[in-house]
Amino acid sequence: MAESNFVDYVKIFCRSGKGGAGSTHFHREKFVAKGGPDGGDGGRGGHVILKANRNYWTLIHLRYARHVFAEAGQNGMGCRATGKSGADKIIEVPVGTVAYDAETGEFLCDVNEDGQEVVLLKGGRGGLGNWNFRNAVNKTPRFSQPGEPMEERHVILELKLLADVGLVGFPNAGKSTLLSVLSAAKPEIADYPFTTLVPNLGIVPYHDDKSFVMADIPGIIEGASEGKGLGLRFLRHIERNAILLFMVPADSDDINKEYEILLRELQQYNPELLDKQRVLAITKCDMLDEELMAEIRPTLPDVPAVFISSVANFGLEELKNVLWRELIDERNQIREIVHRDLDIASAQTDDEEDFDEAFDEDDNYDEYDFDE
Ligand SMILES: Nc1nc2c(ncn2[C@@H]2O[C@H](COP(=O)(O)OP(=O)(O)OP(=O)(O)O)[C@@H](O)[C@H]2O)c(=O)[nH]1
Ligand SMILES: [Mg+2]
Repeated sequence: MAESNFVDYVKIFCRSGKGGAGSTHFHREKFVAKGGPDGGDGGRGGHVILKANRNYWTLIHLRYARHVFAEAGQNGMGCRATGKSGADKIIEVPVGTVAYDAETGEFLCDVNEDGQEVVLLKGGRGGLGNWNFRNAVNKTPRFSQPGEPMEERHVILELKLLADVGLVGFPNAGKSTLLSVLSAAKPEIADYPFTTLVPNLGIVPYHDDKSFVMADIPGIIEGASEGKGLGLRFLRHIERNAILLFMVPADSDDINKEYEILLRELQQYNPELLDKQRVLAITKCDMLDEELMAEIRPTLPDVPAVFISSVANFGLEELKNVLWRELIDERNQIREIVHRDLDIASAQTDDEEDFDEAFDEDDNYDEYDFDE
């Protein structure tokens, strides 16, 4: 997926600043004999901070800038002068970004509100200068503290899109078509599976001034949890959706079976996904007549179900009504999802390999300048 601008996974190397050393210094001045200890403290090392910024939609700006180093604190000086603190390094990311330790897969933190900041790596504390250690017994301490060391870590950042409704279906179910008729989004649509390779978001206007956000993700197939098709790597984009809209085409051999397979794959990925309210849309109903619909209806699974046709503009108002009703339902409000630790063995993505090929040869990628 090298051509895509949608980057939802990056691995970066972060290092906080080490603390400055405290100073061992004695006051020296003409006519002041034995001026006493006056070594100042070292400055704090810079933190590496993750900050949510709603103006970002992807992690692409971090893709070729994988080294993030905060500044070291300066050493303390004589005259009780404290060293300057090292500048923090702020990594700006889209709202909904999650950080994991790249070696263990352990969940570290996430940022979910615009402007929210979380310290990813702490800068080292500055050491105390010898001035702090003077006392009645030892009036000339000839020692000071070193600064605390820096922290280093490979970190994986993953974006989990925030949408109200997530579309779940086999390839070719008509997901992108639905998004294109309900919103102004222009996803690619074609009569072959896996047309959609990256998620698309659209804003669906609903009556007067109301609206909700819909996320179209690549199709899921049986065995996705074992890596078939595009696998499950895009499912994280529906983890935080309030509602899942399952889409099964009317010409499916067995609507219930298809629905069950989708459910099972979701469960394999994260059982919590099954706690979300589901709505079922039977798509492409321009191929059915009233009689057939009446026949199918009683056989459908026990969730709100709507027959739609995006092409014939059939059932779309009803679908929006059902989605809206579920969205405003207290019980369906988005709860904080528990981020499971990453399975590092399977977390490696193509993106990363592309990157390694393109950039590791000369081993010469610059440190990212966030002030640009
Ligand atoms: N007859 C009919 N065809 C439809 C309808 N909606 C979508 N299609 C067709 O179904 C095919 C697949 O549509 P997409 O919207 O690309 O399907 P998708 O679910 O996004 O597929 P992937 O991106 O591959 O997962 C296209 O040829 C559409 O024209 C519909 O309501 N009626
Ligand atoms: Mg699609």
